This record gives sequence, structure tokens and C-alpha cells, in this order.
Amino acid sequence: MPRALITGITGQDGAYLASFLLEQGYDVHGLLRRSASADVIGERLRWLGVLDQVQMHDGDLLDLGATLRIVERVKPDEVYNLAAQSFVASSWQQPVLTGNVTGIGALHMLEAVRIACPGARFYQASSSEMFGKIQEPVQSEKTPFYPRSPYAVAKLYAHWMTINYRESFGLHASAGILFNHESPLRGIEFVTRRITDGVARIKLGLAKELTLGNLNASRDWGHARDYVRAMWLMLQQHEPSEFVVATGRTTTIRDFCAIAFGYAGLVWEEHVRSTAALMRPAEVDVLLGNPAKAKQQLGWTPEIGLEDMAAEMVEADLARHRARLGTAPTLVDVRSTAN
Ligand code: NDP
Ligand code: GDR
Repeated sequence: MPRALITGITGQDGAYLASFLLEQGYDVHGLLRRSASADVIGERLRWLGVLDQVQMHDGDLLDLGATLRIVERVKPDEVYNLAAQSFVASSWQQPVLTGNVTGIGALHMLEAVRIACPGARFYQASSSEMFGKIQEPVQSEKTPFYPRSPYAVAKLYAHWMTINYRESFGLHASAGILFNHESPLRGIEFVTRRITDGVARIKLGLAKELTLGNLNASRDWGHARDYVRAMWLMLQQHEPSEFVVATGRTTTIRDFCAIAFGYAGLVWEEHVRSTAALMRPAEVDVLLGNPAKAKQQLGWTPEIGLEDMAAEMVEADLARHRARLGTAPTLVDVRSTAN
């Protein structure tokens, strides 16, 4: 039975990846950082019905000793480094933490693998944010990077360290340059989930309006369930490499609003307001990926389209709010009011 270790297993991608690997017959282990909210930390894995099928190991990406001991104990065949401070907007508020977790944290995992389990295959969660102020209208593995946030700079460091450890020490280390991917398990602070949660609240009479930032930004959005399959495919290749994972379609925030509100029979212009307070110090205006290499070499194509994904997210948020109506607020409700 192949064994996988996932950092960031409690996040959106970690939960879908754990579920996918279990279906493939893997023994799945996760690095879990200690939280005072232990009762809700496994919420995504519980939602997918796999929480009791994964083995958790106490650790934090900031702690090299802990990552080393976990890799030594688990002896994984595959390591997926998904843990990060992943919210771009927060990276201006917490640039040092973001650098330490998102950048140096990846180096800790690479060091742990190099020292304790050099035969393991390694996946680094790189990001389309590294393209930032885009240097080509359609971005591929060959497009030069121009990061625009502390988050993107940290990701670029981790990306190049992954390549450097492959070239220096012969690690089977791959990096997926993933464009935005969403799902009902997306964190509430990200724009698609803010929108689908807003749609559900307005539809159920719990709110009247939704305040967003820059409506003109445009993203190449896919579904997380499709994208974790691409991660796994990368580690099944004989040769490690870098792969862009994207849909090849870009959509503005404005148009995503139209799709999500429209699905619920609402007119978005009647409810959405844009405020300068939610604009970023430096914006990534548009991203559009070319996934040709992933298609050719991995045989990967996305299966879930944007409209279907938006509908699934709106339905999930409607169900969440309906379930909560008439019940006392929970910790999850408190989080859902954040930006
Ligand atoms: P999430 O924000 O949903 O999950 C992040 C995960 O990292 C959580 O499990 C979190 O744990 C964990 N984590 C944060 N800090 C630490 C730490 N110090 N030690 C250990 N674990 C930590 O992210 P996604 O699932 O959306 O993304 C997965 C990865 O892919 C991230 O690295 C992200 O930057 C990258 N990425 C994401 C894209 C997307 O569109 N989703 C696109 C491209 C790249 P906890 O639950 O305790 O907070
Ligand atoms: P992003 O995702 O920064 O691309 O990073 P996010 O959904 O936060 O922003 C996308 C775009 O929407 C604009 N926007 C808003 N964003 C948020 N969060 N809230 C708002 O109210 C709002 N209004 C407009 C933003 O300005 C931006 O242009 C995500 C993360 O998952 C990263 O970890 C990952 O690396 C990249 O995707 C690829």
C-alpha cells in the first residue's frame, strides 16, 4: 500500500487530496498543527467523510525538527507540501509569517525529505500568483515570473528551492503551478466563497448586500477536485518537472457575481457593492493559464466547468445556512463573517 504524507491536510486541497488518495488505496498521513479549535479543525475532512481514515501527526511547518521527525516516522512514498499562509491579502499584514511558513516552511519539508527519506517523491504547491504582473497574455511553464505580494514572493522562493533540491540532491521533486481552484470547501475569505456565501445569505433573507473589492480582476478558475488529481499525476511521472494547471478560461469577479447570483435567481447589481477598503496594495489584474503540458504529459484535463462549480458552491452555502437557521451560532458562523 503506497503511503502519502500531506501537509496542509485540513485545508481545501488537503481534504480533497486525502479523499482522492484514499480512493486510490493509499495509506494517508497528515501533518496537523495544534489548534485551540480542535473540534472544527477537521471540518473539511469530516464533510468529505474521511476524517477517521487519515492518521494525523502533530507538527508545524515552522518547526524543522517536527517535520524531520514526522517524515522519519511515516517514511512516505509521496510527500505533498500544501501547507501555507495562503491568503494573498493577509500576506501584506503578516509578511514575515508568510515568508516563514510559505517560503521557509517548504524548505523545512525539503530538508526533512532529503535527510530522512530521500527516495520519497515530493510535490510543491506553487502558484499562478508567481506570474503576478503578467509578462505574457497566456502563462505557461516558460513565462517569466513577476510576483506582486509577499505571498507570491514566498511561493517563488519555495518553487526555486524545489527545483534546486532536485538539481542539487537528485530528489524527485515536482512543482504544480496551479491557477485558482475553488469548491464548497474553499476558505470563506476567498472571493468566490465570499460571493456564494453572500448569495446564500441574501437569498435566505439573512443579508441584503455583499461588499467586495476589485470587481475588474480576472482569474482562471477551476475546481479543486480536478486539481488534486493533477498533483497526484505529477508524482506518478518517471521524471519530476513543473506543470501549469489551469482551465484556459479567465473570468472577471463581476462575471462570477453574475453567474452565482443568477443561479439563485438574483440580480447581482442590486446587491453587490465595491469598496476601496478591500483593494490590495498591488493587484494581480488578470491570470490565464495554458495547461498544454499537463494535458500532453499527464493526460490531465479539467472535468468540472465554472458554471457547475458556482452552482455547487451556492447550493452548499444555501444548505449550510439553512441548517444553521434556528440553531445557536457556532464557531464556523463566527469565521464566516470575516473578509
Ligand atoms: P488553505 O488555506 O485552504 O489551506 C492551508 C493549509 O495549510 C491548512 O491546512 C493550514 O492549517 C495549513 N497551515 C498553515 N500554516 C501552517 C503551519 N505553520 N504549519 C502547518 N500547517 C499550516 O489552502 P488551499 O488548500 O487552498 O491551498 C493549498 C496550497 O496550494 C497552499 O500552499 C496554497 O498556497 C497553494 N495554492 C492554492 C491555490 C488555490 O487556488 N487554492 C492555487 C495555487 C496554489 P490550518 O487548518 O491549521 O490553518
Ligand atoms: P487570489 O484569490 O488572491 O487570486 O489567491 P482571492 O479569491 O483572494 O482573490 C481573487 C481576486 O479577487 C479580488 N477580490 C477579492 N478577493 C477577496 N479575497 N475578497 C474580496 O472581497 C474581493 N473582491 C475582489 C482580489 O483583489 C483578487 O484580484 C488565491 C489563493 O488561493 C492563493 O493561495 C493561490 O496561490 C492563488 O489563488 C492562485
